[in-house]
Amino acid sequence: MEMLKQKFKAQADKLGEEIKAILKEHGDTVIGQTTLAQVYQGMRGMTALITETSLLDAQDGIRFRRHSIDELRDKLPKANGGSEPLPEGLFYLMLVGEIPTQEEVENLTSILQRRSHVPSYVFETMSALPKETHPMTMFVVGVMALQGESTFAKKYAEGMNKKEYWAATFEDTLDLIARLPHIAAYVYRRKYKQGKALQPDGLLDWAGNFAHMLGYDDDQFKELMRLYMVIHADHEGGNVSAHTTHLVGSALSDPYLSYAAGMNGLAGPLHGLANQEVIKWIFEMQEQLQTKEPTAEQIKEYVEKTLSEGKVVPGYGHAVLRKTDPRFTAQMDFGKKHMSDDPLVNTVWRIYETVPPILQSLGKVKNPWPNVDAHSGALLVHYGMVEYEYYTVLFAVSRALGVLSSLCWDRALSMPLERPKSVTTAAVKRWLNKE
Ligand code: NMX
Ligand code: MLT
Repeated sequence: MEMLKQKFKAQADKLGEEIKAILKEHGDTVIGQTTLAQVYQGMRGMTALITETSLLDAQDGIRFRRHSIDELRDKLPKANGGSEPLPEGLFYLMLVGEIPTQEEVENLTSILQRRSHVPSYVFETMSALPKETHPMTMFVVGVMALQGESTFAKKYAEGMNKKEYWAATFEDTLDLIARLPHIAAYVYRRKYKQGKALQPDGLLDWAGNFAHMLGYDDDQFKELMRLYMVIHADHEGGNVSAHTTHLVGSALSDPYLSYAAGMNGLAGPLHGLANQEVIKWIFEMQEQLQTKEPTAEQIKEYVEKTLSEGKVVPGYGHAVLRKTDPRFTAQMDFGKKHMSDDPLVNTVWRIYETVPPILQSLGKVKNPWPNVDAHSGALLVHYGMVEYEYYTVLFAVSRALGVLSSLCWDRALSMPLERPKSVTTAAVKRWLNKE
């Protein structure tokens, strides 16, 4: 742990010096212009944030420290007998910018295991909620209940020196990542499995153990969880969950508060909740059409019906991407390898052939291609996880790796309070001399 922490600090100090020099020489360099439309329309294409952990290209998709998903699947260490990357390795990569060795990943796995204890009052707090509560709400309540454990909050109250912010954030980050699978598994077991919690398996890796605590001991499901936790971890800094975590963290709210805030954003249907919406939409389509494998023509009609009711086709489109999401493709690859004849997975692939031309024909959808959420649910259903309301919690556990490693960078680089300027439309009209 100390080695990883010192490595991170050394990298952060080095980059901090580079940033100082860049700003000294180029601080006044203009990097773009902002149009009124951008301000009114969700700030698309406006560069306004620094996020070190990953970078999105509209055509090629996400790269984590310049590594594509395919490269990660190839280069990151694997579990014994497995072929998917271990998410601990991606966390390491995002944190220090280097692909770790097998031994470094195994060390990190044991660090996380040692820190994974969740106090019983956290489970009691979650269990006080009615069973009908949405899993994302239960999950965030669990994270908030744990907030009293924050090293950052405690040290800040004791008068921590600014120079120590990064270290306290680092401690909270490891603690929180270690504990999240337990909170998330509790939500699942309580809501869907009569509250029968399962003991962790200390011999398993972070994602493998998460699968085990959920009640899925199939080796292939563990592999799916490893892949799932890797591909959902980060999507540069402007997405709602990452941006929110960063924004709230900029007020020096501790990592528990910041992450919980971000996850409330992930729980929105245009963001992470889309993964549940996709499966709900497909199940409804199957029910209405009375078939498990709708034809392309039937799918087309159902899509047109969805659009005519003023709804979006879940899992399609993206604010920044303009091609098929490589996270979709990675899951398709997993599906082809492990379940190529699964009817639901095949339906997802038929939807992929059917939806883009329809969205394209509307003439307004900027990206008619599938995103990560279009595929994930079908793989989970294959292994028996049919409770689609739970899916965003899986996304949230994975997203912790990205947003919390970014938060470590924010504090290590002394990122200031984020506070952009806002204006009223009356002020805009005055600028335009319309009043
Ligand atoms: N189905 C129907 N209409 C769509 C879709 C879609 N999948 N995607 C975009 N549009 C519409 C959009 O609603 C807007 O319509 P209007 O002008 O009438 O308001 C128009 O096309 C232009 O939108 P875009 O500029 O293409 O997309 P924007 O950047 O505003 O939004 C999303 C991006 C992701 C919110 C949008 O594509 C969407 O709602 N997709 C479905 C939900 C989804 O899959 N979200 C998951 C995103 C990934 N994640 O995990 O976070
Ligand atoms: C994400 O993974 O955060 C989503 O694809 C949304 C985004 O990047 O805006």
